[in-house]
Amino acid sequence: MNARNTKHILGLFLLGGLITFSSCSEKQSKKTPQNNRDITVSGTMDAELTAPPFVPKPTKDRKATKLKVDMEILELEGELVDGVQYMFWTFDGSVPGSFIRAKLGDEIEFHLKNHPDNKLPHNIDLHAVNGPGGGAESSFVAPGQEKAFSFKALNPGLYVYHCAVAPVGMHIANGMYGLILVEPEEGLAPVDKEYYIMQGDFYTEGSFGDRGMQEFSMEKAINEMPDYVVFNGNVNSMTGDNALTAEVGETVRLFVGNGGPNLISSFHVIGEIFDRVHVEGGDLINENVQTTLIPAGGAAIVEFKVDAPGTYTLVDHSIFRAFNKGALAMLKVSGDQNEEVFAGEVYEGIYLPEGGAIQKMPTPKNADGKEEIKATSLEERITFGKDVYNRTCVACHQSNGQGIAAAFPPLAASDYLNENVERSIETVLFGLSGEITVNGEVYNSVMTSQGLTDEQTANVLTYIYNNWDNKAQEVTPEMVSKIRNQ
Ligand code: HEC
Ligand SMILES: [Cu+2]
Repeated sequence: MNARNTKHILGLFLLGGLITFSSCSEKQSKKTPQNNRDITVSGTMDAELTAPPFVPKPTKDRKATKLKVDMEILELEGELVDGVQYMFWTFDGSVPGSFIRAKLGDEIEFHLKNHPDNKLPHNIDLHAVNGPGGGAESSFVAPGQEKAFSFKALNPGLYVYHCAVAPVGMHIANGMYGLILVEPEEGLAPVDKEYYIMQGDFYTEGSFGDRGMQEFSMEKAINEMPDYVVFNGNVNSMTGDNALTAEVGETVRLFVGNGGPNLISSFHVIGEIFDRVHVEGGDLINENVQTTLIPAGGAAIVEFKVDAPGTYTLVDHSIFRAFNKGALAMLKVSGDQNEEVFAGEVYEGIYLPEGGAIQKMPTPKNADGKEEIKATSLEERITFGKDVYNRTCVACHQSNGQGIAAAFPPLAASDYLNENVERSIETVLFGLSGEITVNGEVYNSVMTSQGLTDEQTANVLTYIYNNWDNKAQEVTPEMVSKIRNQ
């Protein structure tokens, strides 16, 4: 018997089963996890595993099979943002871990290796499992060991997996999560582009952007005060050259998960409406959705058609997380303008949540009426200025002052900055808008007034002038005050 015949006969058999089943109930009832147990498997297959933002090929009409998944746990140093190192604990070396794509009824044989160089035992709890601990108990594996267990995929949907070794929160906070998709028998409807995105919150000893190796902060994790909220383990995982891509007219499907450990995500794409959302990754379909809530340890499948060219920004709409902690990604859509859908200047650059006008922020009073600590030497001014920079400027001008192409001008080796110190003071005090040229590149955007005190303004500019190949010079609070009052 050749393969095609086998498939044919199997198909008839399944169809027969379905007809008998549906005829005994009034309304067309869906298969339940209970009778999904009876789905027979044929053959074996090695699962294709992909690192984010990519997903394995669709299962389409393939029948349930014995699916072998091989994963390796790696504890490795990586970056949360340029210049900020972190020790990530990973499934297969990426955050989130490899995407697993299975079919309803698959018997999944899961092999989990813990690399001999790792320091700690780990395991895996897959939310797609019906069984104690989601596999966690059977998969507990020490460094240098391998464990195997198997389960049958009884429920279709998009599920989170994560490590569940104590302290569970710490293993998740260090990046040990990923997604497993169980496709329904008929597969998901075909689309043009599919991507894998997972949000996570990170807790470091230092503040956002503090350079060097950052240790995990248990205290901040317990207090649920993350320094970083990111997609795919890094502030810039999907921005600039790493942006996701699509073409006008294409349909896009995003498999979006949230590893947490603490925050829930208000997932939104600026400039798009989700045509369809598989709410919480399950069977419920919602249509015409602006923002979908993704719980910690949960997921959603969102689908939309991109109608107009430009850059779309993916955010957690708890918006400070997006613009100040990293929960921002980009989808670049190329193609021709469709005037019926959107007419307007398509602008490659930043999204300005405050609108086009410069907004004045109030000059801060010193916290708790405490006297502002003033720098007493050039060295101290530079040190204090670095802190101001990492709190206030880093989100746009980046950790080494390199800026972001076509959006935020560089402060490193900036001819514009070095040409005129008064103008730089004015920029920080009052903001800046309109066209400027920095190192030969034109920027035409808006920087808001930064709402800093004279002391803070002096410190941050002194820090910038004394770093990154700029013209070393000191900016004093007196110089700032003169310009503020003129
Ligand atoms: C919200 C994003 C944002 C933040 C935060 C921000 N800037 Fe800017 N900055 C810009 C943009 C955009 C421009 C260019 C404005 C234009 O095109 O007219 C700019 C321009 C500048 C320039 C002049 C151009 C150059 O590259 O030399 C200086 C100096 C500067 N910023 C300093 C700072 C300092 C210091 C801070 C922190 C205290 C800061 N900026 C915070 C967005 C930002
Ligand atoms: Cu672990």
